[in-house]
Amino acid sequence: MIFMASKTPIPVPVAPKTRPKADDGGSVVLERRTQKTKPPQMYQVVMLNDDYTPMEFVVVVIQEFFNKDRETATQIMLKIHLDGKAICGVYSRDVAATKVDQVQDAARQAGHPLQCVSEPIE
Ligand code: TYC
Repeated sequence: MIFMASKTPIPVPVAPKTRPKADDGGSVVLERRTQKTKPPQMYQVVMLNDDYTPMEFVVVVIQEFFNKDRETATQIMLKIHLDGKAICGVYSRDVAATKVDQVQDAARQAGHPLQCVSEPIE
């Protein structure tokens, strides 16, 4: 009689995600491994000063796109005005890039030269 290998292959057992280790009694214990996944790189969105964009416009943009209350937005705007730049928020790469696009689209539409950039932190 001919036997056909037509059955689904039996799955091979997968090794546990722990490292086997012999102890003194000859038995095997499983040591828990430490987490090796790194946290994702975060990005700060930095807004830059210029001589033309109205202060009120900057305050509204910071409130709108960075979810700040008016007081906080005003403080950030004044820091940019005085220091040349300030961080408006910290986000994952894609969210930070979206914030930059949103600010620049709003500035372009209103005819202001307002600029902001995303930069990796640490
Ligand atoms: N310097 C601008 C002015 O005097 C105000 C301003 C603040 C512009 C912050 C840009 O990111 C900015 N009208």
